[in-house]
Amino acid sequence: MHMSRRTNLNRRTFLRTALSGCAAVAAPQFSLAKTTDGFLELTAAKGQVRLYGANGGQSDLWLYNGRLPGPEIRVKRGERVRVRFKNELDEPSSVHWHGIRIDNSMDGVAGMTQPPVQPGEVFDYEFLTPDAGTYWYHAHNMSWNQVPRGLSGPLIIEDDETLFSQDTDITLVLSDWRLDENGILDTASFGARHDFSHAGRLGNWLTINGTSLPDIPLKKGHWHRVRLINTSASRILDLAPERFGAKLIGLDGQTFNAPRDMPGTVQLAPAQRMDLVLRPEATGTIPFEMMTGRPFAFANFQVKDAESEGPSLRLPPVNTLPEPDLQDALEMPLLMEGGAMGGMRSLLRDRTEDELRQMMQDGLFWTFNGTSGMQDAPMFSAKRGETVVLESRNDTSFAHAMHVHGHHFRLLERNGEPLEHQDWRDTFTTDPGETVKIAFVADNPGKWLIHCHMLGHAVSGMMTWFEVS
Ligand SMILES: [Cu+2]
Repeated sequence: MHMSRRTNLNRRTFLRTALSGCAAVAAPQFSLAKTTDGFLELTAAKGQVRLYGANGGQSDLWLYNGRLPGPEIRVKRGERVRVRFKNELDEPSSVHWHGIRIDNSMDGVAGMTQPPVQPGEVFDYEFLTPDAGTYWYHAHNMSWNQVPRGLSGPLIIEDDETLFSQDTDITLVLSDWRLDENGILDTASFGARHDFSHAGRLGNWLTINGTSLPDIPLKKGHWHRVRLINTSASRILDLAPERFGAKLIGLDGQTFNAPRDMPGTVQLAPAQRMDLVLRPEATGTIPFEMMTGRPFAFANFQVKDAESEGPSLRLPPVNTLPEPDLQDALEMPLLMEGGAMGGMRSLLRDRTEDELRQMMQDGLFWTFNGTSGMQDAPMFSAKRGETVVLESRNDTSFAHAMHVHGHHFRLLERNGEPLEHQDWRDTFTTDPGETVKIAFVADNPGKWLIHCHMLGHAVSGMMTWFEVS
């Protein structure tokens, strides 16, 4: 367990959370204004939010449409998403639609799939959504700076049939913040090298849908679908769904054939999503806890009486994704090295001490397969339709959350052991010393990133790309 290294939220912090809480959760379901030509308007601009409850100071954030989190964008599967993004920030930005098997030109990676959207400029995103499920969108230019200032929001792709009503389909955006002693966002420490070379920027405060310790209303005897999205820059949240009677029905947007009991803790790493179902049998308060060795409530489900029994549970149909052909695959290693706590030493195998010093001066602390940061050549090229098997090995002292753009992959093995559930994911975690094997069909043409979603790690070396032609 690497709990202590990545968890500096302490009991006192949470007690303070508990004292300041009790606000009802605001679902991020605001309607977005539409342009006359049918685009949803999404504007990034500076704004202020009281992260530390009603008595805290105003934090200077960067927000979509003035909201924290950004407004929930909700469309039916197969529908065309049309978003007119306007940048009213002082620096370039772009929007990435995380987990969508999207047309490459709409992937939102500034400097690779599109030019950065300059201050005052507009960019039209228009794409189809092949898979139903829980996704999110976030800034993808200097993400380490823009995302933990507030630039993210939920993207929900609805099933063809509506299986849950509006009040039993609940989106919860979980975000970790670093607040200073006045309870406002610590902006001075953005870009701190110590964070980049260690576990990434970790906070000391959690919000759900922008509120600390909110109440989440549930209806007794009704099935609820709860969609969790971790938008944190670096924090892995250890959750225990079984403690509040929930079963797992999907990960990273891809739902299962059957609900799954999840004894113990389940990791929700940065960028990952988790879909749960639960039916409370009695009225009252059910704490929603994070496990940090011991449980800490960071929200409370408030179960109210309902006039009638709810309908029986019906699960959404699973998405159809191309099945990897492991017999005929392009096999790629992905060796992760570098970082503090002893990890830099291995980098001296391929470089001199002077070269290593230069690398660190350039703010690069991590490597993939010996190289640090974006290279001119892709890490690999795949022919369209070819299966790629990626075997990653974490030779660093920190956990990482690896995201593959444009594709979902099957999580095959951990430390050489085939997994019981080889789930479809778009982001996988790997602990120090672990090897993790994934496979996907490279069926989406274009240039795609593979990077750590601990955003400080990504900018300090843990970012590469591959090409599908
Ligand atoms: Cu990382």
